[in-house]
Amino acid sequence: MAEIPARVAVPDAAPASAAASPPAPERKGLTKKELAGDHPTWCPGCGDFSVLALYFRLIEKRKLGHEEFVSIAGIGCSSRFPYFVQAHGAHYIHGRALPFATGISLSRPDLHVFVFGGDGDAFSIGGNHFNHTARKNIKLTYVVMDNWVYGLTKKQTSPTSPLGFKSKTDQWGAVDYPINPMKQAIAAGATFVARTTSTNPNHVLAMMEAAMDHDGFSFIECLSECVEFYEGAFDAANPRKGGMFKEVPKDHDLSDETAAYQLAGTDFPGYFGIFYKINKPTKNAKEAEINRGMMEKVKGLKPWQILQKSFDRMK
Ligand SMILES: Cc1ncc(C[n+]2csc(CCOP(=O)(O)OP(=O)(O)O)c2C)c(N)n1
Ligand code: SF4
Ligand SMILES: [Mg+2]
Repeated sequence: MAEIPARVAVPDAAPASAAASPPAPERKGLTKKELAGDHPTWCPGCGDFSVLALYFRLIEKRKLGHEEFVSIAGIGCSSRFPYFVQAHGAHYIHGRALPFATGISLSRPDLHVFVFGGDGDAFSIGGNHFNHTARKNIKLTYVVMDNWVYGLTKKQTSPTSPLGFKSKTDQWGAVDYPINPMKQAIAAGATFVARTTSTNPNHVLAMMEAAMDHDGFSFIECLSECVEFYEGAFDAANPRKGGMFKEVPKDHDLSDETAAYQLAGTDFPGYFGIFYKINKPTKNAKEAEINRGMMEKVKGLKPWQILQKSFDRMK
């Protein structure tokens, strides 16, 4: 009988040649230059330019790579946003950016999901989606570029247009009471609610950073002037135009819903900063927990066997 050879000992440590190989280079994030896609088709002076530039700065600052984030939007001037970002993203159906982004967030919780849009997209046609995405606490960041008007369709009254605003749909002045996006976000269950204005770049960046670090539905209302159809709408919030930029008081308790609601109710130009921030389990976390439990139950089975079990149960 042939002799069984003695086992060759396998060293625990990696061979000397491997130890000498250079460490993997540190991953470089995308640069503003790499991120800049098509030249934005917005009117010169539109506030949306500033939001886009700050988004590039955010991605650059946080050293994100293509595989780490997506930019989603609905329809409107502001919603053209993903066209101008040379990265993964989608310009989706009017008012439906949030449900689309919800699917991405739930299936790929490792991604930073950013959604951009306008006041019409968010609060008219997409109004219900806003409420449901907020109450479900989906992990994503939603930046609404609020210009108090429908810009793309050339000046109709939007849900945030103030009373008396003369537009193509309200020639004698708007008669419907405007919604207050901050109050709506708080009441709907958003766990991060902030307000900023495109004329204050450092503040926009700070709000976006805080929002992307929040584990839950983070909402930012960003005033963004439509210079074509609502010129001067936000002058009262711009110190360079004689207005006032008032930050949320330092002693404001971020977890106090009633205090946040009070800040939101202050007359225009109101306050800027984070109004509300609480930690509450996300739908992402809850679903992951359910999935983990289910996977435990079918451990070791092949996909077809799992399906077979389901069919057997239906008999
Ligand atoms: C289903 C559907 N309804 C209406 C429109 C027309 N429409 C396109 S954009 C828009 C409003 C956009 O306003 P807003 O979200 O405030 O974006 P802005 O252009 O002001 O940035 C409307 C009504 C459409 N494209 N699809
Ligand atoms: S119409 Fe208004 S919102 Fe649209 S690009 Fe021009 S300035 Fe911006
Ligand atoms: Mg608008």
